[in-house]
Amino acid sequence: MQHSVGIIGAPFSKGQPKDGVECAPNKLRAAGLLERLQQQCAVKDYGNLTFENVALDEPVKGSKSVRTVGSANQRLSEAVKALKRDGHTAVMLGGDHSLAIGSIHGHTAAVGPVSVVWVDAHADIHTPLTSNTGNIHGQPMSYLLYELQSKPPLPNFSWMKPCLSSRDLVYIGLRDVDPEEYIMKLLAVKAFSMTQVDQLGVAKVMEETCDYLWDSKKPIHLSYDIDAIDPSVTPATGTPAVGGLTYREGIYITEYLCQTLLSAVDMVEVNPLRGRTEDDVHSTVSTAVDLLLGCFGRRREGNHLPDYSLPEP
Ligand code: B3U
Ligand code: MN
Ligand code: MN
Repeated sequence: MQHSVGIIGAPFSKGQPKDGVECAPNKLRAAGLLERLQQQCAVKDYGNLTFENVALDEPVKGSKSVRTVGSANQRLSEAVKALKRDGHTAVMLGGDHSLAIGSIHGHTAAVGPVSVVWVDAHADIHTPLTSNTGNIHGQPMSYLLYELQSKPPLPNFSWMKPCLSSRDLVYIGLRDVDPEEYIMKLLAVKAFSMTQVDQLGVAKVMEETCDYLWDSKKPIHLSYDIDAIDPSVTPATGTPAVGGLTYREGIYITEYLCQTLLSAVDMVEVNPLRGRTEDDVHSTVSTAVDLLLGCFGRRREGNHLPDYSLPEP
C-alpha cells in the first residue's frame, strides 16, 4: 500500500527520570529519516511540538509529573488527530512511552476504534496504584484501556477518556514485566513474550498477531519501544533489558505490518544521551530509522522500480 506519512516530533521526557530522550526526534531527522522515507512515499513533516512545564507538579498517588504528562499528551492528541484528518499515516517520534496516551487517543479521535500492536520489553500497564517507580512511561496502557479507567481522572487528564479495548491489543517482545502487571493476564491480553518469539519464530508471531486482529479490521496503531530490540543493537535507551529481539526480528515486524491497515506508528524511548559510545548512539538511532522505513515499504530484497527495463547494450 502506498502511504502518505505525516511526522510529528514529540521531544518529551517527563514520563521517566532520564534526560536525553527528548533529543530523539531531531536525532532521527539528522540521521536522514525524512530524505530516506521520501524515496518510498510522500512525507509531510509537522515539526516538533512544544510542551509546557507545569511548575507545581507534586506526585499524585506516587506518580511523578502527572500534570506535565497530562498536558503534553493533550497537545499531542490534538496534533495526531489533525494529522490523521489531513489523511496521513501518523508517525510520532518520541520522547518517552507516556506519549502513547496522546498518540493513541488522538488516532482514535480521528478514525474511531483502533487495534494496537505494542512492541516492547515492558508491558507499560501499571496503574498509578500499582507502579513501583511512579514513572508514567510504565503506565500508558492503563490510561488507554476501558477496563482500567482511573476514577476520578488524574489532574490534567480530564480531557481524555479510555479508547481501547483489551481485546484489540497485542504485545510483542515482553521480558521485563512486574508482578503487578498481572493485570494483563486478568484481562486476557494477547501477548507474545520473548519466550513465544523463541518458540514460534517471529514469522508465526506476526501471522498469529494479524489473524487475531483481522477479525475486527480496525486500523492498526504500532507503538514501537526501541527497548524491545536487544541492547546489543539498541543500547541508547533508558531501561535496556537483555534478551530482546534481534535487528532482523525487529525489522520483520515492521515489514509485516506494512502490508496491513497500518495507520499510525510511535517510535519511542530512543535516548541519545544513554549510549556509552558514539557507536552505541549511532546503532540505536539508525535501527530506529530502519524500523520506520520498514513500516513504509522498504524491502530487504530491494525496492525495484515498477517500470525498470534493462538498458540496451
Ligand atoms: N515496569 C517498570 C519499568 C519500565 C516500564 N517501562 C519502562 N521501564 N521503559 C516501571 O517503571 O513501571
Ligand atoms: Mn514502553
Ligand atoms: Mn520498554
